[in-house]
Amino acid sequence: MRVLMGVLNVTPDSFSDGGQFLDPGPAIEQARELVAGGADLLDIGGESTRPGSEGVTAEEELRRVGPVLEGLAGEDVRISIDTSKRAVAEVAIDAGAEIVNDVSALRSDPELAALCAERGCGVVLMHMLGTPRTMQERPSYEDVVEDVKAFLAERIELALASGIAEDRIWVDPGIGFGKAVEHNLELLRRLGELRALGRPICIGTSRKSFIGKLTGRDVDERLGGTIASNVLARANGAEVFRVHDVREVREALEVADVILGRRNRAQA
Ligand code: HH2
Repeated sequence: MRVLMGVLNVTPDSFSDGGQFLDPGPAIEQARELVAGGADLLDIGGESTRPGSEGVTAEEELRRVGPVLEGLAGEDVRISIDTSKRAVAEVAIDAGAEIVNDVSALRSDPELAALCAERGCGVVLMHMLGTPRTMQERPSYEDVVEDVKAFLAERIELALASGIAEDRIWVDPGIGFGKAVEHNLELLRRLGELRALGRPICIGTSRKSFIGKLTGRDVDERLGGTIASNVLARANGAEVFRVHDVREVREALEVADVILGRRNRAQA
């Protein structure tokens, strides 16, 4: 499986595309662009989780994403909703979203797991140490890969116990969420170890700050690092790629998959 998840942040303050798609018109246009670039799924979010961010109310999140979800209702595109709140997820599912991408891995809102189970939607369970406001204050681990793996195993159990079907669960190590540069690199290097969890691995490196720290590049100049990290994540077993630059990353993965022997040229 290879799924390209195009990022669409309907926020004033996301670290990369903040403020660009706050109005429904430009947001819907961007959604169409991501689909034209080969996105299999659009990940729509109304709350920034960048380091230091405070969070917004469900009402505010809905005010942002509601019109975009409505605007995309008639379009042939699969949608995941990037939220930790039941109230937001419910409206998104009613509007056709199939997946809830929860950076808190069902920890923030005790009612979200039951909603996902009832409505039969997929979930992305992501690892985060701390909260967005505090997560980059000296993150520390015994062994980052083992710690993330144990956390994700525990969250899979919780999801299953809540009635979410196993084949609807994806896991994500949460690159940049309570991790120093070396933690992110270690997770990418040893990503294959998360395959033991038995669920598809989703990875989100797109334009993130560890790339900036390695290359000295600003957020809108991190495509090279984004491609390198996604290609290596692919080689190490990732199946879902959450990216802003869908066309470029998709093409890189197509070439990588042929080289890795996972596809032949005709399939690519
Ligand atoms: N990263 C971000 C947000 N949601 N979801 C998953 N599953 N994995 C990720 O790595 C991930 C995520 C942060 O990136 P972005 O949405 O671009 O920025 P912001 O949080 O500032 O809106």
